Amino acid sequence: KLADAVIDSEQESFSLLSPFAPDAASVASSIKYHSEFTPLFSPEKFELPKAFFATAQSVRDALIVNWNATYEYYNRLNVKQAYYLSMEFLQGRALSNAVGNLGLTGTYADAMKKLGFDLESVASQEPDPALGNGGLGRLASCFLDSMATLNYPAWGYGLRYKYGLFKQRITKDGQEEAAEDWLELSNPWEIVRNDVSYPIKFYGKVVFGSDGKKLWIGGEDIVAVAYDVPIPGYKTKTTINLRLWSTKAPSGDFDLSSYNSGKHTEAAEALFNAEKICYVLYPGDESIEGKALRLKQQYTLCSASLQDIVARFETRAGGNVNWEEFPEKVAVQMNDTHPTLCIPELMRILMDLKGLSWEDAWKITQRTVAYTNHTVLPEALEKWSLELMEKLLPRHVEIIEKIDEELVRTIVSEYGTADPGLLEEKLKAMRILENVELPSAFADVIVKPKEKPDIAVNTIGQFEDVQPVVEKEQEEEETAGKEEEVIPEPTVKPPQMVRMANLAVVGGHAVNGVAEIHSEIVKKDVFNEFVKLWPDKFQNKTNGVTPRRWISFCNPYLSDIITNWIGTDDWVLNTEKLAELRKFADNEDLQSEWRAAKKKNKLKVVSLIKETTGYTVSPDAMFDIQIKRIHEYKRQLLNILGIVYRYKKMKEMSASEMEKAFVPRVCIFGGKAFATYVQAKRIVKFITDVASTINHDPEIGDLLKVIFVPDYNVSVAELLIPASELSQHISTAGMEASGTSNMKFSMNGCILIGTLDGANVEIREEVGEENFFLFGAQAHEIVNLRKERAEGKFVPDPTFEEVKKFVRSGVFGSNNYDELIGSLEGNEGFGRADYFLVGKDFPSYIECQEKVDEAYRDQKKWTRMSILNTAGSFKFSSDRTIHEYAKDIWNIKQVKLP
Ligand code: NBG
Repeated sequence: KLADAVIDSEQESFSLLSPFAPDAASVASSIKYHSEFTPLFSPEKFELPKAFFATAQSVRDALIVNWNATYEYYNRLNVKQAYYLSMEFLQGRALSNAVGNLGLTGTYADAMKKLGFDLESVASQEPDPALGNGGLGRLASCFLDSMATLNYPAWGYGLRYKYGLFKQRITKDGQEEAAEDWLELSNPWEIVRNDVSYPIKFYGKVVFGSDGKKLWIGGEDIVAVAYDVPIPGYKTKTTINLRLWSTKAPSGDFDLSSYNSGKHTEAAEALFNAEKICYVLYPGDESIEGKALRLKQQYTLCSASLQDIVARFETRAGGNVNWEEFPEKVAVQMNDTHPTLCIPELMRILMDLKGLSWEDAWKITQRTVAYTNHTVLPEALEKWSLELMEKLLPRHVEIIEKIDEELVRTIVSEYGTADPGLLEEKLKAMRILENVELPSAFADVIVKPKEKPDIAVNTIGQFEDVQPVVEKEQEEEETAGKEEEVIPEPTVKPPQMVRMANLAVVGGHAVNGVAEIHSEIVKKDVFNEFVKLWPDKFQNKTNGVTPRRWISFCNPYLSDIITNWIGTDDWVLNTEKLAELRKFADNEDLQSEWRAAKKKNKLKVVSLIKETTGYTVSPDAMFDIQIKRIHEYKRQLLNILGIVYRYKKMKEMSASEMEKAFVPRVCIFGGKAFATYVQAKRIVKFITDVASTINHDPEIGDLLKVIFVPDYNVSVAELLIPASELSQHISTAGMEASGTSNMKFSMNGCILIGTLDGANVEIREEVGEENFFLFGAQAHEIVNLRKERAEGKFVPDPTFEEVKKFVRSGVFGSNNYDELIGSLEGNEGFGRADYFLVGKDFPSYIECQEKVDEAYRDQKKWTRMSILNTAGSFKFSSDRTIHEYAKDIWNIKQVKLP
């Protein structure tokens, strides 16, 4: 019954369960204690890195008490718990966040002073763990913060990658990648649970056991070990868990006799094979080995997490296990398709290990699992080769085949066999298995596998078919000197694939998109046929971001102002209160404080830019920022071509004309290109080339600077976002599922320029049309525009022609950017004929940028727009999003520790 009691967090007074009294002197002595007795460095010196680790260890002490108490309480009440499974968690640094959530920032700052340091420098020693790519991983981390803050019984499950997303270096050749060894000096936050480990199997075969049940035997065995990371809530004792799995070989797999006979590498082969699974996030998957490794990663996450969840369910049930109650105690959320193997894995556990029937296992699985879709790009909807999966996970393929067969049965009974064409169409859209004969029971109801394969794609955050030039060169090499040979026509057999998104939709009880427009596209396009079958499954859950990390902690200047004007700091928990700022939007005192805070944040970025790029920029210029993964659909190319256009116009003017015509700007880019995504890397190179020409042009001076901040990550975002005045969210409409940095920018009083895409649509609604710079084609127009483009009916705007010509003239170096500019024209061999409609949107973008300049000239008006952005951004707190998931999908209740 206690589990049902929702305790209002506001009514509870906050008291920290902590092994030490939280005053500066005891904090300082705790830090000293750790530097001596849990040492990671030699005793003589007490320098910054050592100070960081000792400080983190002292914070961890406080967290451990709350963390254990939370776990114990949930156990005792046997509450329903949600589990968020994600291949990515982009946590960012933990120290400032943890002391902030504990309400101890001031205390820790004083303690640091006593020890001769300042908290900010100590905190900046922490490596930024990048166990994620971008928005999807950062969203998972924001969600954890909200779950803990709102006292929801929920955990995260992920993988403990030894190397995070690569370190990016910018050289004269563009982006270079280096391994990101974030664990080099150890991770002070994690605790290895040596008693929590599970066997994971790959390969082998399926046999019938003596009891007539299916048994998966043989193959390769490894072990997944739990590493736990505490996730403290804000102003609450609730501290939830992020459990990350690391892989190792079963003990005894080190071959001592081989080692002693000198075969050192062979002796350790099994160890390496097991450990390499968790080496890197998104290992390159061009090779078959790379593909197998990724599939192993996904299966490890699903299998270890589900074994753990099932074991916890059994323990909590005492001797009294009733499997039907499983979905009343467990909700599993699959963050995108990467954890879809949860479905067959839970089926396998329930049937093969717990003895349930197919029907019972299926009901339980469906009621437990739900799926969030994060992209509509067909290239990124995962498919796995059936052949590979059959080898690696033979039992799971049997289960998937049966799920597919049941689905075929449903489709046939829904649409009948009278119209074979219609039925074929439905089966093609919905089946989980692609290019696979119908199950024998349906052999005579038509349909042959289709003859032509789709583009073989199976990647995250990149297109595999975007490397036309490289492919062309390779082809040329391969065919060189072979002109005489007669090469027989290959018989193309369409590849048999497992469509993970379809499996996720069929196996889950809820499917959601991440912004209103995206959820509509999911329903109308991506999963339209499924919507007709099961309309109630489909939902929207507009993303959100945590206001703790993304305003309160990263922007203390602005936070203090907000608190003073609203009269309380409650807005950090109840962001609706931000709306109260609206009534002061024209107040001159607030406006001048507001501008002063922005200026202080800009000054920090001036130093960051100097340090990382060597360029000096003026803090009085407008800071115009685009930070996100480099991707053609996000259209960094549109931004940089807009800058090129501006530069060209400046070059045609006298100094005084220029100053009159343009507002001084610092245009800042940041973001990583996937290592094998050639076109994205060309974009990085082009931006840095343009930067080096413009930044060294003495005629331009402070009127225009272009900066590419290297190695963009969460910590860099925490500096840039508070300093931003304009930010760019300019994807081709319909392609960005949501975007989440748009929310962070708006909260920090930045004005957005953007298309009607993803969460931009809702942000604009909330902050008001007049406080958002809108341009470009709309989502519903895109299909036709592309068609027109392909038919050669598109007449490019003269400004666009002008800017391309300018680039080709060599102003930015001898490289004339054939591949890049060619891709905007659809020249043979250069890609997809401006698939992202840069040329189409260019004139309206330029026009909109002129309006931006005009608005910025009137600083009162601009500041008002800025205040109204912060005031109108309250909907985009991840607290709101998590309440919605809890209520509409997970059916879990808030449980506050007594
Ligand atoms: C990304 C989308 C973003 C969205 C985040 C979080 C993937 C596959 N998708 O638009 O591109 O904000 O997910 O939902 O990373």
